[in-house]
Amino acid sequence: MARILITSAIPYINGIKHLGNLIGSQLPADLYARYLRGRGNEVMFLCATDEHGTPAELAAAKAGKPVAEYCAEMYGVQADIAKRFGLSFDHFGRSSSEQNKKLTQHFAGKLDEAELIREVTEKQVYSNADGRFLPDRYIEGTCPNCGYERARGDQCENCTKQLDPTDLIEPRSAISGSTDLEVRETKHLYLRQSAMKDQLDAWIDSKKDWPILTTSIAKKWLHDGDGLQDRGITRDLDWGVPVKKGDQDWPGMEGKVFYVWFDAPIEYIACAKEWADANGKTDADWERWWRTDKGADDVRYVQFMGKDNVPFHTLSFPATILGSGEPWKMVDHLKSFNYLNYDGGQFSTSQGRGVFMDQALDILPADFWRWWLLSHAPESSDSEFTWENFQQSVNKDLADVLGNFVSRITKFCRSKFGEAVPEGGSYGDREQALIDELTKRVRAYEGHMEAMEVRKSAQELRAIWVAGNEYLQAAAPWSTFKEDPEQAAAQVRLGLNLIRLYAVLSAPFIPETTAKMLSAMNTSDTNWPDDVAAALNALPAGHAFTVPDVLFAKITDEQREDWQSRFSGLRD
Ligand code: B3M
Ligand code: ZN
Repeated sequence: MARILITSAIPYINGIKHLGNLIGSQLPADLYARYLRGRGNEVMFLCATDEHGTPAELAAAKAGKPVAEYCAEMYGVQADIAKRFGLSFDHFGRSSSEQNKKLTQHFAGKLDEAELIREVTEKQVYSNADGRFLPDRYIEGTCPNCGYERARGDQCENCTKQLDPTDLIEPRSAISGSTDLEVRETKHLYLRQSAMKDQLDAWIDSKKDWPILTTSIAKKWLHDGDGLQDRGITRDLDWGVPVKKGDQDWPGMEGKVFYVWFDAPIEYIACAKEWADANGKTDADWERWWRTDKGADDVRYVQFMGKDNVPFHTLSFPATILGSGEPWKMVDHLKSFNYLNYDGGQFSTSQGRGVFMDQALDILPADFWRWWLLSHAPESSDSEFTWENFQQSVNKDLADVLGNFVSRITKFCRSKFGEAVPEGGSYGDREQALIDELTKRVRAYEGHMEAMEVRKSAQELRAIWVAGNEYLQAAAPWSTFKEDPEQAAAQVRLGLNLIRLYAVLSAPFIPETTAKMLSAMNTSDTNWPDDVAAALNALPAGHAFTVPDVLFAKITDEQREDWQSRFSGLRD
């Protein structure tokens, strides 16, 4: 039994996530966590909401709520949806927690002690009317390049030109619209990442099994141009972790907060403490996952994220940890994803384009989505959601292959033998051939799951379901029954045992359906089929079962067209 720590990138608090966000980190992380637990390992699976920074402030302003209140509310919404999607976090925390505040300030203090922080004086736009400094994207004006009147201080949305706030013609505050702006000096803290370049380089070199995509992104940042840049870790905002060194004030930093990307990954650690605090556990209980001096040296730590998050996880966060000089557990494997597109374009939170998690659950149960998303995970390249493809895979894989198998065998048994596993006959050559094939496939499935090859795992699982259907088709107990009821009994017994086997193997992908299958088979035996032949005898003759309701209703053409038009526009 191994101990595995799993974190998923923590979703921004600003609104309900779309399906592209879900498949980019949380869902594959859940697949992996469920699989490893199913194999008897000890797993700690952590996620949280990312609550600080400009996105949270802007979303709260748009909702007309104080930002703390907005975050608390959205946390509740996201936690509920995560649960309904079957995301099996051991804890779903909040980056705005007291634990994260303390730990973030602690790391800053340690980095300062190690002389890895320097103060930099910068010029920034201050709004007199708003009484605050404005981040670049809070400043609007006319684009000097194309004349678009609502260009933002960081970029013109119309012509995509990267801008500096001082480039804008007639700049104004995006908060109040005021033009009473001036440039003022302000002091910020910079993390001296450049001083840690060699250390980071050596650490990345030690990661021999990382995918090329991951190491090449990290290496590019380390060596391109001027190499690894020092990074500003503070902001002139109200909402965030107040800048302190440990519990000491930081002279000159009053009223400032840490940059959201500084405290967000620290929440991976703080989340474990939140878990301990919420469950009456001790510090030792969470530290054995995170402190290599307190037991975490035998933990394997795997992170899941979208590709745009890779630099923060291969450089910035490791710089924080290494720079602290303390024995924190560092990531062992990092699984990153490309993007899922929506029907010929991109999913977009800001524009409300695509299908969002709450909407998805309003129209179909979680397992339909989990299956489609995981079996189409954007691993080697971007992938695309289309309603046609969704309808087709769900109907074929889930309804025709898995659902139909379960329904056929249970109904046939009920009609000929009653609602109990039939007695008599024995497994012959055909059954042995199936056992051999399944053994091969189950071992392959385990290999893909362990390697976090999400699509390959789904393909193998589907092939395992297909093998059962083909067996049933060839054995045809409904014909056998007429000449040799004993043999038909053995075939049906095998079929019923396959349902339990499928339930166990499919649990990481479609956990709700697994529960229904196990309940119909009247068993709580979720033992992994290390030995397929033995697993196909787990339910003995005489074991009672019930015929379950239809597991997957097919998606009709009318439904597909209805959803297609319903989700063709923008939300809100
Ligand atoms: N919230 C960005 C994202 O959701 C960011 C991830 C933080 S991981 C520490 O893609
Ligand atoms: Zn422009």
